[in-house]
Amino acid sequence: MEGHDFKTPVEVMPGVVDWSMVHQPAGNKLYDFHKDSADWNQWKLSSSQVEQYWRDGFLSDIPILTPEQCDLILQEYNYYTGGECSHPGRDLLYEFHANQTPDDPNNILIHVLGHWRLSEAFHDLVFHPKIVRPCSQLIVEGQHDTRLRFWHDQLFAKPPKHGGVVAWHQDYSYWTRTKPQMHLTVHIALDDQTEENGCVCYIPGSHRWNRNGEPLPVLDYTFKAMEGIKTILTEPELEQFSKPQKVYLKKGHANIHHSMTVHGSYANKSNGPRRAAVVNYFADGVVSNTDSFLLCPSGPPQFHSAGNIPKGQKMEGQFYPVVFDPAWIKS
Ligand SMILES: O=C(O)CCC(=O)C(=O)O
Ligand SMILES: [Fe+2]
Repeated sequence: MEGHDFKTPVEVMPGVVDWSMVHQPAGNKLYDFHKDSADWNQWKLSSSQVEQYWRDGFLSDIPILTPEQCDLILQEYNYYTGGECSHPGRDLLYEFHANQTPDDPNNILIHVLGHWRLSEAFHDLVFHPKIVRPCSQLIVEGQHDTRLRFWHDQLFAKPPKHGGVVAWHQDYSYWTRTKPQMHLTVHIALDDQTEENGCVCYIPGSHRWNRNGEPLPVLDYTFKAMEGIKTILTEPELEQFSKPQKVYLKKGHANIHHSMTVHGSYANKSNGPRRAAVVNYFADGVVSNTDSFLLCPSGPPQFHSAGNIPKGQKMEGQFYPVVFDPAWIKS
């Protein structure tokens, strides 16, 4: 949308606002508007946290949302958990999978991308100062503060009793259509995560694993083959792989992980749902590595080319807003 100020929401169909047209927080239900460096710097990580991130490839237990704010977001979540998306703006989603492992009803993983376009709460999560300030410190090794852009969002929901696994993977294996690797992930628990309901597990140090600078290959787009990764690991990697770290995240707390860090989660065997909201970012300067789809591999023709950028050109525009700029803390 040429010439738009990216401050005003746009109604794209009757009763449906596309929040991707707004590149700043839209409301104050999750946090107040930040205006100066003192506001922003409350959320700075300590240098030992930054060191820990670069040693292990992840940080855990970063408080982001109160339980009440999680409940607010979980109301929006209901649009996506009923077997099909019931939001009137569902065509704006990048992807909707009622079950990412479609051949197995006992292994259900609901996976959604692009919901930041459909509701204020998911939109404002993308710009959350408690998320973007730390990420600006972590996104490029050795650089204190970096201009940060939004890549995309994800919901992962595992229903009670038969919630599916997320096979061990590196996120960047799925993202080589953008380069170079300067990406990270923030995984926010909306329910307490436990061993029984399939908490996220990490392999400390695995963010250094690569194949000639490239990530490990994608083995499984259904996320189902939990231990498949073992077939492609070297001896020293297998040795490290045998020491995973389980993270028992509290509701409203987040893990931040490097996009090369190997992680996965086991099935939800508990009586309650296990839901998470994920936001992914990259450093300003990342370019498109494809002339094909960047965000929406399917969907109605009028929407499925959303976010496409010609190969070699900078990732920017409506779908990739700047969420933190070091210029905002120079005062
Ligand atoms: O276990 C999950 O919910 C998915 C974890 C994951 O792959 C991620 O947050 O990047
Ligand atoms: Fe992941």
